Amino acid sequence: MNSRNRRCRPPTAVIVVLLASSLAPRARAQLLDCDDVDHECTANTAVGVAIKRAGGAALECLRERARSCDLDPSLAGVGSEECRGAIECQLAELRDLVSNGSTSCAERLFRDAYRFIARKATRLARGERDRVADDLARMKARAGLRCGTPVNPPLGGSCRGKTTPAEAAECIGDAADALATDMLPGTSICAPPSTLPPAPAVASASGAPNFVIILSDDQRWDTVDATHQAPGRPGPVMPYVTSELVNHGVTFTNGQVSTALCAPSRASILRAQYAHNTGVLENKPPDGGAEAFDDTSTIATWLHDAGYRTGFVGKYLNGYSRLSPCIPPGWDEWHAQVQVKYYDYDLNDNGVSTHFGRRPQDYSGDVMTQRALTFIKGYDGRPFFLHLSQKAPHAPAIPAPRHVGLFSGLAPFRPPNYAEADVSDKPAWVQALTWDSHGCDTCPPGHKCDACETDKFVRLQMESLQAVDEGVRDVVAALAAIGQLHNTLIVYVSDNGYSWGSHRWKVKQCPYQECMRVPIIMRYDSLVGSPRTDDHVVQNVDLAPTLLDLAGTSAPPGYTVNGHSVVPLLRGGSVEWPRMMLNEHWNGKLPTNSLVRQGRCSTTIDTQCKTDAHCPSGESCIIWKYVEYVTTETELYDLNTDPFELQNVASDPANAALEARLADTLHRLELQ
Ligand SMILES: [Ca+2]
Ligand SMILES: [Ca+2]
Repeated sequence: MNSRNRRCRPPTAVIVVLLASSLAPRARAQLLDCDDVDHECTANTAVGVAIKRAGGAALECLRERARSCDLDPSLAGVGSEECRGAIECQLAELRDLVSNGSTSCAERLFRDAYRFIARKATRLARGERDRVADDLARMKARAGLRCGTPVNPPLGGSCRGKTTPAEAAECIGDAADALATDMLPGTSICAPPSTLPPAPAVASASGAPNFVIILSDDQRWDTVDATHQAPGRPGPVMPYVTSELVNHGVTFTNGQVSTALCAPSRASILRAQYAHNTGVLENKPPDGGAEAFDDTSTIATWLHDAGYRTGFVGKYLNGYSRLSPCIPPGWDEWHAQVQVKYYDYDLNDNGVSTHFGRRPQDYSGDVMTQRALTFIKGYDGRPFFLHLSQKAPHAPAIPAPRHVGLFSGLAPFRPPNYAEADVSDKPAWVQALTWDSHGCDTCPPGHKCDACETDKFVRLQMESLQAVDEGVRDVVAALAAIGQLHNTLIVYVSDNGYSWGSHRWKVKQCPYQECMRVPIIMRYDSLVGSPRTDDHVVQNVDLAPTLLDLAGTSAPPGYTVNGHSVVPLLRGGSVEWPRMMLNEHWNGKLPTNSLVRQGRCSTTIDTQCKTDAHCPSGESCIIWKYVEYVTTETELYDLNTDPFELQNVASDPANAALEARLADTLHRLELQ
């Protein structure tokens, strides 16, 4: 793992490994994206009370062995939707740890754990952080009292294998402490930000291009054009991205990420590396999040050293709240959200924290756009790099007030792989998924049905994108106002896609197209003469190399760069381009896996291809996707004939040689 030689140091608290990566079948609806909990609650008495009430309600559900558990009434006192979701997620993790058991042992472990979390919220609110350790010790001493040996039912998730009452209480206690740490903001012990040395004046005189990367969060590739447009609202979902970027630049129709999860994807953008090289594999420590990120060498430091004025606005890596007010190296202007929420968050402006509340003008999408515009207006003749990172359309996808209801008439989206009926070809984690297909017209009152909740979420995603879209309009206008529009590469991209019920899976991280594909659109008037689409596979790791290429600089000697500059693609014409791509995933709710996507000729499987023209005459180019899981399961799809990945053909003996070669390619990519 990389060194932690950052300028500011994170707190030294030991972070407990907490990944309830239970592979056991789950029957619970996938209503929330619980891999993304990130300090979404403010530590106050109301939150403490809500945790206690919701824990009590969840305990009743355990006793009644309820399949679905409505905690909404218990959480009504918490204003933040993100915080309500975080509490629900953390209680669900606790339930998994006690295997949803209804024995007195499981109930006692669960009760003592949620009560500890509630108490911790109150302690932090009162400034009594130093008393948390005693609370935890007391909890651990008592929680196992109703248990025998072996603990019944056996514990799940990260506590699996803990069989004595003492071991169980110790493990559940540490897990509860870590859940609270994830949910509640930490206290940074970082030193105040230091002042960067001024950028050397090497690039200033050269007329080097400016760069603006606009990054959205959890946005699928197909949500810019009219695919998901509401009736009576003609044109694309994102009219300004379309008119200002698509209609002037290159739309990469095969945009993909190397890891379909927030923090790993963002780290890969900043360091031009696959996650196995950035070391940011997940959203949480120890193998993920901001604390695991080596920020000493990134596109920001490289461009700063090349004479660029650099600015960051919005959502940094998950867990940044534990590092704030630190400013990572390389950024001249720093405007990062401490809690990444739509309302009720702190914004770190160059080390000074300001709270934004719940007024319409506090809506974070608009505030971030304003910070970006201020940065652009501060143009001082030096080339600049602006990274504007918006929260939308991430759950809970709260739209700006002026956009509420714009997509209320949107029809439910039902692609061919929606709630895939026959999953006998799929790995065990998909076979274990359930999907409640009741739409909002048929979902019984008081229930939350997967289909209905997802349909509502899709509409909210489209609505929350509207403020991002208006921000793109304003950024382009600001670039024009300072006379730099022609000399600026603008990149629009998302960090991962979203499944919306394809293959019965709601969220992200999956090795299927819905999770991996993102919009990648580039406008650079100096190089791109007329708008066009390009179907080469372009990835998040390609962005930084593109900027370096245009800036005429490079990563330091010896640095591993995994991506490729897309400048040749922007220029157009005949281009040699890598015909394979890597995607990786670690832990969470689905098993660790990696995949390669590659074109091969129909019979000459040694020959890579992107189109039939690359194959000997008469052969056709077939795009294959091959997936390997830590479980030893594999998947193989012919994306030409099966673009919706409905039939895994890995078990077909006719594909054995092909599969072996794809496995070989995959293993080579994993070493790069
Ligand atoms: Ca994301
Ligand atoms: Ca199938």
